[in-house]
Amino acid sequence: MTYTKTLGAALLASVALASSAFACEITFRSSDTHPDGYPTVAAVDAMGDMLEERSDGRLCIEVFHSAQLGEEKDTIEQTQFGVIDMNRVSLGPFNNIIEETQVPSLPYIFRSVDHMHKVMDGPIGQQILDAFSAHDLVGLAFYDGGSRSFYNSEKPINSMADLAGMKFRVMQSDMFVDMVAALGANATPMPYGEVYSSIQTGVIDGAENNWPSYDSSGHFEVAKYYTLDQHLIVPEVLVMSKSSFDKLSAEDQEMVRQAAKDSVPLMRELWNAREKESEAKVREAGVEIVTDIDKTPFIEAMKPVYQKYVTSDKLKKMVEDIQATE
Ligand code: GTR
Repeated sequence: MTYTKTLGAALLASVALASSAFACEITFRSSDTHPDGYPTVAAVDAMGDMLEERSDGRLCIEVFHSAQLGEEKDTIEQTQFGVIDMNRVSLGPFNNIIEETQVPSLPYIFRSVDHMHKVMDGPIGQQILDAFSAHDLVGLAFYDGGSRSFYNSEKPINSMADLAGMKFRVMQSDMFVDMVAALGANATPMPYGEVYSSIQTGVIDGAENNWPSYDSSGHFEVAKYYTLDQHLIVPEVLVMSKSSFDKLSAEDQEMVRQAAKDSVPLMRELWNAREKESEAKVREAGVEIVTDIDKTPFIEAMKPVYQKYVTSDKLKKMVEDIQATE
């Protein structure tokens, strides 16, 4: 009796062990600054489901949302070191490390989101993804980040002149500091997670972002003036640590690349829906939105930024090719 019981328990234990070993041989830890349910988080979750299904449960992804693993700049370093396996971030914080990422981060480089998709889905996008490999990373896919515009706690911005002397937070990219300076304002690079309290306490007057981030971060509660100057259409990127990627078989590597690509259409769908929802919510909350703004002086003012950052032949060619893309 005792014998049978012990045998039964041992058998059960070995079955449990086998199935847990079977389920998720590898779980990739993926970082995201946004809260659960945000389109980028949901897209990587969906990619994880695809991967799990296609690998018969061997390969899984766990998304650590809400900056649980840290702010973007730090998590990028950790991904390069292989401490974090995957990371979904804006291209902005890569600007100082990978020069190719500066090109789609240039102000007013894209005429529209469709133009951005056309470029990033084509050879230039691939060239940028490939550039990550020299930095201990594997570029997997680009996600949407809408367009970014200024918001602040002080006053409605109706023209470039209104920006004079104001202080805005930007992502940690030198190019964005120069962008804001070229518009006559001051920029403070700062991690995303510090922006809310910095606006609240008056350390900065405002920041700049897209509708979903303006909403989900709660920044609209403390910065009630939003001007749709749409200076940036910066794509977001999903990268993997090269050391995590190199540990996989060639088939698994391909499976990861494919699942990332396959998550893109879903991401775009989620993004479009979320943009509308966030806009409606923020408008409902009584934010003052300036939509009628002449962008021409803003675009003109960006010339020195292009001159400073688009210097090599490689980057010049990329800019020309983007501008020539219909
Ligand atoms: C968001 C973007 C984040 C982060 C944030 C920021 O739009 O999705 O990855 O870069 O902006 O401003 O730091």
